[in-house]
Amino acid sequence: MLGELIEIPQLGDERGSLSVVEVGKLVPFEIKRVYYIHGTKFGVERGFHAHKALQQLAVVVSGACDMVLDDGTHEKTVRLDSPAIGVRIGAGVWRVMKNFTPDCVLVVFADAHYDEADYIRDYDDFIEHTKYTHQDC
Ligand code: T46
Repeated sequence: MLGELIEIPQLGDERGSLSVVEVGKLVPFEIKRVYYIHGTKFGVERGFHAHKALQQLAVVVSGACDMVLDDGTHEKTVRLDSPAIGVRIGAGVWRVMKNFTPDCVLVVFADAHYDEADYIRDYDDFIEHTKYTHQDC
């Protein structure tokens, strides 16, 4: 399913909040890398690429942003504004992140180390790629 939403267990108590992401239970892939995008300047849009193989789970732990996902046929926009909801981004999905609030911290769990060769950064190449593969999420 394009842009599957994943509910992240909330174990907060009177002291505050605690959110848990566990491999095997919540994330159906091994996590090899975690990165976070923060301090995004006003009006900036990021992404504009797809991955050939990378699987990811993206969660906004503070603030909000929009994640626009496109599998070459359908487009879906998810407003990420809660540490309790993540979006799964599978291979073969074009993504754009935009409408960042100044306090937005977007955390991404990825199943592989950084590899520029896995990126498709040209939209026409992406559409061509979708003709020979199928996206999985
Ligand atoms: C994605 C979306 C959601 C690295 O060297 N290592 C890394 O792990 C990452 C993520 C990036 N980089 C380098 C590559 C570029 O020179 O950092 C620079 C900025 O990356 P990029 O322009 O790809 O950033 P975004 O925000 O457009 O995309 C990122 C991820 O790269 C991408 O995989 O799915 O966030």
